[in-house]
Amino acid sequence: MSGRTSRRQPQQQRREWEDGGTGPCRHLRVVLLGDSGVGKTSILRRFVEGTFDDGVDSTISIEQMEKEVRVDGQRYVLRVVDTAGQERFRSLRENFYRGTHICLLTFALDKLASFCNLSMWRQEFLHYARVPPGTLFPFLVIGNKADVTPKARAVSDVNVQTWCGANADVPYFETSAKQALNVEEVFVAAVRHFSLMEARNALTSPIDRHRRVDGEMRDLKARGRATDENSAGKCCG
Ligand SMILES: Nc1nc2c(ncn2[C@@H]2O[C@H](COP(=O)(O)OP(=O)(O)OP(=O)(O)O)[C@@H](O)[C@H]2O)c(=O)[nH]1
Ligand SMILES: [Mg+2]
Repeated sequence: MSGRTSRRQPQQQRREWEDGGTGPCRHLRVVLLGDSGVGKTSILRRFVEGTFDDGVDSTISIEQMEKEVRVDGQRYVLRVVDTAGQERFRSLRENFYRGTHICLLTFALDKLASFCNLSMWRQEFLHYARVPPGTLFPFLVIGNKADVTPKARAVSDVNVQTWCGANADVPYFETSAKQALNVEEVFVAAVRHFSLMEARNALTSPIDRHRRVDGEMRDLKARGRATDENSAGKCCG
């Protein structure tokens, strides 16, 4: 596995698949969203660099890091976009949503308000990423700071399960960037969830529907011709 950092502009696109001689590798863009202070930067740094810093600065722009992972025998390079949770950076964030494959909605287990804002983050993402209505988009929910004491926990399991159930059964993970708990696992699960959604969308995509309708129309016409010919035969016979 390898990690690297950059501040690439959102307009610069790269090929989604590449083969550097070691087999096909897929590039996926992952966005971390959530209130300021929930631990997005800490999760990213734990995932890519394996480090944790108690005094990490609040993000004031966009940071992107890459890491290669292997999931179910397939190579992926995840470009993870770490956004600034503060409201004043909203317009900056929005430019980075398009072209995203996976969105990680993050809250802190010791801050109820950050959980209550998940719907807002989800809506903001769906709008600015221009996800077509009816498309299944791979969201995952992360409850970070799982290391806090039970007394400090402000969000109950029931609350989270209810929210996830009401939002197309979004997968949920509790993490601790501080204690390196479940961080790698979230990204692996995210890739799997993406693959599943992609397969489901392919079955119901507008192009596919069009093809199916086209095929059914051809079948119907062919059957219609056969019936006409049969009936013509009967009439004339
Ligand atoms: N106890 C605990 N503290 C954490 C954890 N993850 C992050 N923190 C702390 O929470 C604070 C905020 O973390 P950040 O990673 O900067 O949060 P952020 O979501 O990136 O915040 P913005 O950049 O402002 O959007 C820092 O003091 C971190 O050290 C964790 O898993 N457990
Ligand atoms: Mg940050």
